[in-house]
Amino acid sequence: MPDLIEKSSTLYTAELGRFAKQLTAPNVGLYNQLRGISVVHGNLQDLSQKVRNFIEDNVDLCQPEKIHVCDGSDTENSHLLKLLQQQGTIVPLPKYENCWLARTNPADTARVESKTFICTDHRADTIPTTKEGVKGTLGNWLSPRDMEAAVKDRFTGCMKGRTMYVIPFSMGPVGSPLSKIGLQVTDSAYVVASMRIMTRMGKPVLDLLLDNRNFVKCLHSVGTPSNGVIQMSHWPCDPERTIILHRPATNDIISYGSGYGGNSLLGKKCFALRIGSTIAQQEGWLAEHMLILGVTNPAGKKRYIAAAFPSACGKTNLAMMTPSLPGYKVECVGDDIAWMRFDNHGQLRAINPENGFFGVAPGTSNSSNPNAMKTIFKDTIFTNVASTSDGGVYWEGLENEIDDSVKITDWLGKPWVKGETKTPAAHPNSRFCTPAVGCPIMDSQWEASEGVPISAILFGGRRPKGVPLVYEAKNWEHGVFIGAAMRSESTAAAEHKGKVIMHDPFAMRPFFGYNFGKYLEHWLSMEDKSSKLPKIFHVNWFRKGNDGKFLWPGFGENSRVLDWILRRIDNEDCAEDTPIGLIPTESALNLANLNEEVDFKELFSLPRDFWMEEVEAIEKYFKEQVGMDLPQTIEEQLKNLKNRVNTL
Ligand code: GTP
Ligand code: SPV
Ligand code: MN
Repeated sequence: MPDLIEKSSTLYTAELGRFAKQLTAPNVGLYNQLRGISVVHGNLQDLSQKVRNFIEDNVDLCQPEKIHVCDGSDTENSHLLKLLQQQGTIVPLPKYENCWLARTNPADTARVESKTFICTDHRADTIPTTKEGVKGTLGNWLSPRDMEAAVKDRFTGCMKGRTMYVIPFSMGPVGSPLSKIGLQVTDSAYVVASMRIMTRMGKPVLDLLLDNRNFVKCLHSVGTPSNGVIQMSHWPCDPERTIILHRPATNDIISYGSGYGGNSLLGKKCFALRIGSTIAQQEGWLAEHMLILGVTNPAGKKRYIAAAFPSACGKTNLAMMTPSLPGYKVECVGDDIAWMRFDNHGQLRAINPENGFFGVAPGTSNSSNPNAMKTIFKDTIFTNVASTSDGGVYWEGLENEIDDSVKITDWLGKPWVKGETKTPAAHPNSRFCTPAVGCPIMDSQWEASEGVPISAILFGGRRPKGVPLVYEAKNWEHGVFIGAAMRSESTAAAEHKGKVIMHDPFAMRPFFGYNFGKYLEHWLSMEDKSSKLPKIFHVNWFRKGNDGKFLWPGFGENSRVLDWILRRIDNEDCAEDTPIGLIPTESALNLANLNEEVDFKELFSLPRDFWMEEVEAIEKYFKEQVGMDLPQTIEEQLKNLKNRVNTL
């Protein structure tokens, strides 16, 4: 009987809803309801039928108490920040302008790769067929039936008593032909405030949607543990049941249980990379985990470079670099994601689909990244950094930039004393979320709707041993092989424990939206699209000497490597062939006026044992992880490398 009443009242309110939609006057009171649930912010008439259907479906599933359609305005943002303060999710940082500190539940501090799935009809569409008995590491597959069950189990009624926020957002400049639209519903006001920084969000995007176009559908809830007990009310989450799902066939993203970073800001890794890469494959372009920078040499010639390094391996730092070489200028287009396609003239062009930086805080300082320091003390949300008694923030790397009289509270809220406390003050994956417009070196073309022309692509990673500072691919196929063979030391950006060298092809291992073998074929196919392909390089700022110290000073000094790369783009004769690729001749790398001694020979040495082992590791990896899906061309590249390394 109660069931009947509920049904009839739903029917009644659905009727009212339909009636409300016919009204042309601004929506008010009773009429601004959806499925009997009041819309406390925004107007139903502003929504296209597809948007409405999407909201209705999720209201039915999640059963929120209220609906808030975001307009992206300052007023809305202030209201949400106030609410977040009341909930204890954020505290103000009075030392700066409109800056906030959030502390998460310590069980929710990074992306969870093991709980991230792509859902396709056939496993082989998502991941390569691995060798018998070998666990695949190139993504996780879930069947449509299991996905449906996982969603039903977690999302039914998951927003009871909460507000469902509806976030219309654009990845890329609003209205650019290279941009894509998404709609995220979430029960986290922190996510709304962060999405407002990281994407173009609000009214202008709703207006675009009025033509009833399609969008990437994003559903997010921080969840509630199955026993109903929320451990920390200021940061609800459900770590045990966290799951991040993607359905490329319908452009759906469904994320449950985490409020942090790439798990919850669905425009970033879920949309721009995983769903993005599947759209890119169909449409003939590239969605990559890459920074984009503009670099002008002393002669005034400007080029753009894209670079793929794994998470926490230096993209933000390179993208905002202050060159130490006189006469050089670096400008920033993006620090994490590049969407790239060849134009009608065969020129590769890139846009940064994001609108802000979600950057690693530890290690950021005036000596390592002064441009980031000029960016992040306005309109910024910090998460899991330490705080100071003068209303500021602190993390590892700021030791020399803090007054000794200031008291520090660590990311867990405990007193922390410099030089005494053994645990880190800030979580190693603590981050700043800050608008790109605040960065003093944003490139004048960073929002150009046609994108910027790319002259070179860099791959790189943390390689403490054996891998030289820089080397150049012999050609496109060799370059694609280098991307496929990338390895890097694991970092705190995901849940991996310890510093192990992991294979991380194209810095995309956690972000492939489809079978990596097919992804390689897609990259190889770019050769047919252009006669002026960008040159490909591999860089490694992280090689260490026998004393365990970095051999290369890095950061601004990396401009010396960019200088060599630019000269190679200009076809200057300044390289020497080696079995692994082209390296600078000893006089070609500008090492003038370096503050510290650099051992060129050691930086570029190619130990035979190391490279024999490296080739073996790549061979084993390809055989076990990619198997039959490995393109013949890549297999040949490996064979050639093996033969060449044998001559070392
Ligand atoms: P995601 O946002 O996770 O994708 O990371 P990212 O690739 O943007 O990494 P980021 O630039 O934030 O750097 C992460 C860490 O690497 C920081 O602790 C930096 O201090 C350190 N780092 C960056 N560049 C260099 C460098 O040239 N040399 C050395 N030694 N460390 C560097
Ligand atoms: C990364 O891990 O590569 C990031 C941070 O950029 S997150 O948004 O959490 O994915
Ligand atoms: Mn990243």
